[in-house]
Amino acid sequence: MISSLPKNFDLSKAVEKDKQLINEYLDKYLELRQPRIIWESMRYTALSSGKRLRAVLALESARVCGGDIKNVLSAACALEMLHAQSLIHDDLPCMDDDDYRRGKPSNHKVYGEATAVLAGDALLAYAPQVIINNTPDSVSKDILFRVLEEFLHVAGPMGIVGGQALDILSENKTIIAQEFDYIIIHKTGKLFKFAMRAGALLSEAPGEKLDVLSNYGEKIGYAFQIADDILDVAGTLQELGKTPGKDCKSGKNTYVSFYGLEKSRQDLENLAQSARKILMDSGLDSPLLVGIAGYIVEKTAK
Ligand code: GRG
Repeated sequence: MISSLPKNFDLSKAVEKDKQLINEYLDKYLELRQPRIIWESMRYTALSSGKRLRAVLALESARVCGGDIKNVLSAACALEMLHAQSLIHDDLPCMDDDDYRRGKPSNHKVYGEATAVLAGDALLAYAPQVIINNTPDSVSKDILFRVLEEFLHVAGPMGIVGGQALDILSENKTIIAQEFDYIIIHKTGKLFKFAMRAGALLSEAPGEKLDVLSNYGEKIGYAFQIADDILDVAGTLQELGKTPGKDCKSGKNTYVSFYGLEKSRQDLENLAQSARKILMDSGLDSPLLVGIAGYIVEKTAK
């Protein structure tokens, strides 16, 4: 037994509280402006019913570092904007071509492809502006600069773009384990790692704590993609909010197609265990972080 949750801890209640706060700030940052259609399209995906997991992780990372979550809210929302952008572009016919996202028609199905591309571009360019213009002045410019640099790294060719590019190029091809690892780490893992790092950096956490939280973020980010791949074969449209079985059909390399369902479930469990162990070994007490590691495994249980 690695680490367990306190008896009276309610994970969904704790997450829901943070999620409401994030939604309130996303709504504020994305207030309707001109050209109205672009802002409507940005809002359509960024404010639709996602879990806001990456943003919640950023807030909790700040809390465990003794920081003020006010310092992290703009970076947490910017991360959700980046995530929303990646979902809009991922659903386009030239990428994963999915008609559904978050239980609703995909962005391009409602606004058309041109507006969906532009709304994604707009979210991507606007997100760092949100960090620059809304992070409190009490945060030093050095830290702000570092957070921005890391955000742009995660959003660019050394991050999610690189992962997605290799993912698409390797459709219907045999790739080696290192290439497959690269895809998972870059297209999914780095956003989770950044969430943890942003919370810690904006709370002026010492290097040791930053490393521990980065490490936790890496593990659960990787685990999250395994869980997503398991759900692609085991979930329904209602559960997933998007079309199930698509990745398999389109010849994508998924954890399940690469390693099989049994090993996928085992590796997922092992990663969640090691994420919890990282927290316990370093004495970081966060029922929410322990709970999220467990939640990622449980959501695939049937
Ligand atoms: C960032 C410039 C730039 C381009 C994006 C399209 C693309 C390049 C990347 C796609 C990356 C992608 C969609 C990875 C899958 C990650 C994943 C498992 C998403 C689902 O996340 P959840 O379950 O979704 O947290 P919700 O809806 O809850 O937010």
